[in-house]
Amino acid sequence: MSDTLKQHTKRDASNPIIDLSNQVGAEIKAGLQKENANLSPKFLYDTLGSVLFEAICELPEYYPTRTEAEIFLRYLPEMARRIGTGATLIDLGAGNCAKAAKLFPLLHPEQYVPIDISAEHMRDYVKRLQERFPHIEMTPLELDFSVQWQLPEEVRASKRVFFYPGSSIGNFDPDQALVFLRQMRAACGEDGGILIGVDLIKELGLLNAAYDDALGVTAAFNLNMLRHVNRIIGADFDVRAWSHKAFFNPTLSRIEMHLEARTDVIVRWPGGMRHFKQGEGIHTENSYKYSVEKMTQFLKTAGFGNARAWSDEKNWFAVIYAEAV
Ligand code: AVI
Repeated sequence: MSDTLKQHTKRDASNPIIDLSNQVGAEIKAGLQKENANLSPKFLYDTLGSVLFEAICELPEYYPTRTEAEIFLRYLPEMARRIGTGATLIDLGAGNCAKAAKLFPLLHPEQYVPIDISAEHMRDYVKRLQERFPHIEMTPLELDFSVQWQLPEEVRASKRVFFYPGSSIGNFDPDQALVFLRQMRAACGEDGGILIGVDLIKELGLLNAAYDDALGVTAAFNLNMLRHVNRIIGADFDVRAWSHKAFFNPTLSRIEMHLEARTDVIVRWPGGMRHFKQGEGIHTENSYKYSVEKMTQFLKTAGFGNARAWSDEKNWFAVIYAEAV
């Protein structure tokens, strides 16, 4: 079984094997058959895709990662005063846990709960982190939080603070983002909160360059999705027949990523096929950009208030802490 399929095959006590791979395959095929074909951005992240995303974060054009890091570096003492010590810090999409680890020396959480869809690598990082911070209880969880989720009992109920950096909230459509924020609000009790990174609306040239870099790393990241999809459904996408397109859509305040057929292309998979005309596209990702006011309003609608935002000097990115109200 491929790594991809393994990731989507989960066991639980009541239902010995839930083979999610069929569901995932059906979702991909349905997306490819739509008149305006689309694929979920979650398929960007196979092993190579995750490495490419890490490379994107190092690119000069991709300002969000380093700008957010600057904000944390500068304002962490103030954030820690606002949040208070002894939290149950729940890190959504923790990956290598590096961003959260930088908070520990000032935030002093009681418990750290890193969550990722694939906990295999994360567990190694947590092991090393536990050696550096032996007094923090660490509870890694494997969970797909893009669907309905619930926290298990091992997660302390007191002062749950959700940590959601990187502007990953931007990869949800606004109505899905609201559902997700409401889920966090429901899970964080009355004394919790959310510490969230948000990419802000800015000059068009900067936005477009961040998603279409000179080295072509983002192009490779986008195109690699086709290889991933080939492995999942047994399709025969030829990456060379497609090109990466990314642009800011000001009406919807989002970067859109598409894959565009360079020539007429026929893609086949067991039981199906699709003809793409030259120039026809597959929509692969949206990355919504917000204003601080809009995100604060959003958080309020989801049940988080008393928001405090920290931003960089150019106002490119913001980190917001809001309390459960
Ligand atoms: C993970 N996420 C916040 C990134 C973004 O900026 O929307 C994914 C990404 N897509 C292309 N470059 C980076």
